[in-house]
Amino acid sequence: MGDRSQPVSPEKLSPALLRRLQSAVRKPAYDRAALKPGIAHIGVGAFHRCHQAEYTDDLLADQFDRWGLVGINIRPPLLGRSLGRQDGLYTRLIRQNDEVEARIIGSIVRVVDSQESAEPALDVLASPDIETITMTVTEKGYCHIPSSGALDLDNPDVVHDLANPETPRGVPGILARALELRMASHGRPVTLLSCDNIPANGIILGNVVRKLAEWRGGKLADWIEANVAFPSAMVDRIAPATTAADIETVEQRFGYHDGAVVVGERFRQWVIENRFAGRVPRWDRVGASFVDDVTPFEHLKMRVLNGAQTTLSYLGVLAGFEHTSDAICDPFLAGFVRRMLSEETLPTLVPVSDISPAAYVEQSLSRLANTAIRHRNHQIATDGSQKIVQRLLNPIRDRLAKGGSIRLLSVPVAGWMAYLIKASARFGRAWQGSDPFAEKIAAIADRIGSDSQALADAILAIDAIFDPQLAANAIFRAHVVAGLDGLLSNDPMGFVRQVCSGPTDARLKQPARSA
Ligand code: CS2
Repeated sequence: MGDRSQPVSPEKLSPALLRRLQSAVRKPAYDRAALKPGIAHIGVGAFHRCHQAEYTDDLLADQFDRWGLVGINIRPPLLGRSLGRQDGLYTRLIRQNDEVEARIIGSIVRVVDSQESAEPALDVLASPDIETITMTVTEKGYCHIPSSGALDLDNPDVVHDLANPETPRGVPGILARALELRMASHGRPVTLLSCDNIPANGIILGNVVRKLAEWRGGKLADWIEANVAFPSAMVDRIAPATTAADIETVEQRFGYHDGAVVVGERFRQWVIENRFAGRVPRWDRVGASFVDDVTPFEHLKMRVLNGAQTTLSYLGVLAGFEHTSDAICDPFLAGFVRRMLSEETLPTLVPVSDISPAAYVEQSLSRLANTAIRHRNHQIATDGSQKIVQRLLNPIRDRLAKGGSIRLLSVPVAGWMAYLIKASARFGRAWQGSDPFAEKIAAIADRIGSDSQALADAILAIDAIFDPQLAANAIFRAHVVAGLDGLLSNDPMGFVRQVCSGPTDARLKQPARSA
């Protein structure tokens, strides 16, 4: 007789379990065994599994073709330990407050770990079977200078890859080498599609890869010009890092173990510049849009949704809130973000397709209030130096150019600074700041202490983030100093309340208009 008190561990997700599974989980609606690889994706994190891999799963069900995904990680975590053990299968949960909807995604046919060396990644990327390469490698993966978009020649991966182009470490170096191998072997065209939240992501990706190719000399740069496309894209779905609780949810509700679960909201969007090299995965058949110009969509998304997330993350951490949804529950933070977006961000946007910027603001705020999406403020606060240009500084520049107020938009910029200042030894290491500029800002804070003016002077002088013209603007500087004063005080929320009770931009502008 077995020991009844011993908990029975649930069966692991596998192709065999998939065939037998009877629970309320949607399954891939195509013959997975017949699926051949055609797309490689670099950076198989929660976002990819919840976004491009799901669109591809939809596409395979709609029109079966050679579009299986090969998932590659060149940074931790190891894919072999999670997805690899499940033959690429995983569960995608949609969570909307109390609702949970499960679906098993089958579009990933193979996973490749390439953390130790680029070789396994290069084998896939250079293969003639691969016609599209997508990537979610985070903002800093592009090794560019945030304020200018140019390749950062001081970046350690870039320095390494310029010296060792055949054994690259960084994303631009790996892609340049993969293209070189393609040119030297079969010569087939390929599309490199960035799915990260950097501005004009196709242009930045094209620039950093071309720069390395030019450095190589020979014919590579010309071959790229003729055979490679770098379309820009706007991607959207909130999909935070998976937690142990998410894995448990699948076990409890659906009765099996899945170590690669992802959780996302219902909303999803993918707008892709219609510029491909070679065959096109027709994601536009299943909800993505192919357009001539992604810019207005990108501005809308990065300035409104991402701008709100970044704002709530810094102000939220400073106020002691764990998740976005906790921060937006606070009436003052919610009021602040709504006012910032409607009064200052919105006038920098142009309407796109069938959604007005004002409606988009409301829709974004309600997405952020979804309590089932446990998106940690510290996760969003990570790498702020790579995010604030497109989310906050670009709208600030547009506002300044037109003489509009930037009083509210400057607060989260000071929030990013305060977040990293408070992570310094001198400020008691309130938390660990994860940002390529964390050490630099901690050193500034340790040297200066709490003199907001001197802190702002030193941080605004970092020209990789703040372009010198913006950094020199007296209005911007004054708002950043006031923001630092308020957010580094003992009552950061008191400061937010005070900013919120200030005049609306309309009122500020009235005297000028009637004069
Ligand atoms: C977030 C994004 O962590 C972050 O920076 O703002 O991952 C965000 O959730 C996605 O861009 C939503 O599409």
